[in-house]
Amino acid sequence: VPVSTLGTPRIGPRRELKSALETYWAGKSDAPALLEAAARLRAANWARQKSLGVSNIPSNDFSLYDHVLDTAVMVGAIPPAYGWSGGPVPLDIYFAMARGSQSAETTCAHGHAHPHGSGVPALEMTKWFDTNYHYMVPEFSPGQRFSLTSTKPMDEYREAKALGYETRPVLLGPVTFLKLGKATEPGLDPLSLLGDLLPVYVEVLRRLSAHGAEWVQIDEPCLVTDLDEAARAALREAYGFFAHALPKLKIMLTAYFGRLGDTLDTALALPVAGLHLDLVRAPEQLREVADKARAGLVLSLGVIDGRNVWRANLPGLLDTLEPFVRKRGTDHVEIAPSCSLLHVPIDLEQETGLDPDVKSWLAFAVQKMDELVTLGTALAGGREVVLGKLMESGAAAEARRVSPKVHDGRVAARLAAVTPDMTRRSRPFAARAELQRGRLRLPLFPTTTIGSFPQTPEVRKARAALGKGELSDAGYDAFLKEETARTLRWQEEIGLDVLVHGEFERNDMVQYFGEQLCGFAFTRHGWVQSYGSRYVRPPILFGDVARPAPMTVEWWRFAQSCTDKPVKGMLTGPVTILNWSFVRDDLPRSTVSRQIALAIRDEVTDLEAAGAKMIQIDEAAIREGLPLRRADWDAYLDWAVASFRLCASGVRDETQIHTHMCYSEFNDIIAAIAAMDADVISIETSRSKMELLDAFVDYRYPNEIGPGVYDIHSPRVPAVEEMVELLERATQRLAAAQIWVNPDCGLKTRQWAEVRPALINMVAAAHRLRGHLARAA
Ligand code: THG
Ligand code: ZN
Repeated sequence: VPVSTLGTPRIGPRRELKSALETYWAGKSDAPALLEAAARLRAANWARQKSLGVSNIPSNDFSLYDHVLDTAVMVGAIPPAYGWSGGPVPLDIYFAMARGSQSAETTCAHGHAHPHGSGVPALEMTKWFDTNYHYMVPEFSPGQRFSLTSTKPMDEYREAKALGYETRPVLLGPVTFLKLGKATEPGLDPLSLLGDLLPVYVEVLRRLSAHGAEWVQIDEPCLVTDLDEAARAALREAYGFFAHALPKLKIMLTAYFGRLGDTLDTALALPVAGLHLDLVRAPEQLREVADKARAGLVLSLGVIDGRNVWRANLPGLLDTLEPFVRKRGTDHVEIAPSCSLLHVPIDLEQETGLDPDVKSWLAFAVQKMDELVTLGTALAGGREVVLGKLMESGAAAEARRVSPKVHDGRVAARLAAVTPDMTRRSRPFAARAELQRGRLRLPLFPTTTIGSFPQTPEVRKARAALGKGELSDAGYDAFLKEETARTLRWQEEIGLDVLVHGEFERNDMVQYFGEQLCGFAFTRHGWVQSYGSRYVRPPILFGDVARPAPMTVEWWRFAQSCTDKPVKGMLTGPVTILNWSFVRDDLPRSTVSRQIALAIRDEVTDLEAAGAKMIQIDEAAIREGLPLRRADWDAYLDWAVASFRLCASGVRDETQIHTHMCYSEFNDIIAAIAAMDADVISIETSRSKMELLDAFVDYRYPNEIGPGVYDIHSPRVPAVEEMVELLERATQRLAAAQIWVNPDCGLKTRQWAEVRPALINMVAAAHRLRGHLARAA
């Protein structure tokens, strides 16, 4: 039975692509060197798959930056601002679309993408479905025309062929491509451009076919989202057009990241040769597809998890697959991961520091390829042929199922004992606010920051030196204390009302907590692409979560000992920890989230016991976790909000709970945000001139809000007047007593030279507002 991978990680086992790109961008290498490095990565990918026995090896799954950007550049969807004047698109223009023509920092302290900088800005960037990969958003303008402007798919197909590999080229489907893009004018519907786009695709398909490609994989993950009739019609039009133009070319249409559901009939009726199904997210759809699919349709069964790092239970999978394959015939079945392997790290063998038990439960891309081949072999030739591998796989699954490293009876017992009142503060917000006002005695428009201060090269250097053993624990500690104390002194000097310790001891807001909690493991080389040359190493959440000891209390205590002003405790919330980790698949995510919530709750109550009057619990990623289909939103938001409340509600009403979210889209989740019932929330608003507050105003959001008054994504120092104006807009929308004054995100990615004047101006703006109010009274 043929085995496919659908796509492989591009970054290289040692992040070779990152070094190649960043050296090129720094002007320290030239284009041929970059392209050669890319070709080496592709060749290694093909060779690896060939040697492992993968039958359908993909080509054109590689990208220098992003495959959606590649598609835009292939069809000539290049906004005029980038100055392209026809012909093949030069690398400079490609990277200008990716990074802006004078690249500037594009992420905030919480890792969210924000277009910025002088020159021509980059295209907008946003999350690829519900993954942590980000793509560049194509832009379409009125009168948009498409033409073939890159031969990348053909070039890479021929490159593989020259090396002796017959590949199945991968294209992003035209309907998903258009749906992922945005129109520059409100009246323009990207799908209306389909008719002009299809001939370009046909030209690509025709050329691939002429070069010898028998099959092409076309990805239409939009099939697992809510599709209206127009989108379904677009799919029928596109694949009807392809079938008519190229009746002999076989298309493997992939629908991954979830269930087809109400689009299943649409998908099954398309004139394609094969259909790929995600049977990890939606195993139940196999039966229905088996009943409905026409006999000749090749079904690609996505049974190995392409979104997670767990080793499969191969004998268990064969129990389902064997009867299915027997019935359908080995000619009409392929075995595949649920989606492209882009979203998992490359090779587990590189990890020498992992707990050997945990390691034996994992599979990265290379190991998943091996699992796929084992399944294919067993399905074709019987289990005997690969008996050893099957037994190992079954044994690992069983060991994980019963391991005391995974299961901690005390955690389960604690979860079972959670009562509804543990997810509620004692009094409603209004009563709490009064108690907190009486205790905190803050001025109107209290000033604060989100939590992090600049992670300077010195801070990074000290951390690296500690890692290499060049700096002792005590030396590192002393260095961090000095940074922290200095930052507190400075905040006091400039007159901020609520201080933070600066988070110099933290590498990453998730990793820092994961490293101190039971149930998490960390890799050394387990990088996955987040966007462009930026990668993350998500923690691996393998077992029941517990907090063996306080994580932040000593730092808070030290910070508070430096000042009489209140210092906020600073924590990451359970949903964000969950959404930025590889999470165990043997429990519902809601249960894992509640486990983390209990661990964070312990930290919250310990901070309170140590004297913290204010504790901030950031949920930077709560919106990112929204399911792809609207019908699944409420269930997610219910447990996400309940987790936040569980971790935040163990404190007395006098203790003020803060949270922070750095996005610009609140309208569709405002009820959930209100249900979190944080006493204070800080949000991003500065660049939309407080318009983002409207969701809060329309909803009559009752609690306190710190609408960001300055944009930390830019190095620009905002003037006092600008911030006064923004605050005045806020006072037109909210009660003065509701308003806090803060930047719109953490200051980690900024430099002190920018932060100092900006915060001094921010404090001045708050004073100005207090003055206005006093005069008005
Ligand atoms: N923390 C964690 N996961 C995240 C984010 C985070 N996932 C989503 C989002 N934020 C991703 N955003 C970024 C922003 C910057 C970088 C990566 C993802 C980045 N990475 C460094 C690089 O590739 O050079 C490596 C950083 C490191 O050494 O760990 O700059 O905020 N957990
Ligand atoms: Zn933020």
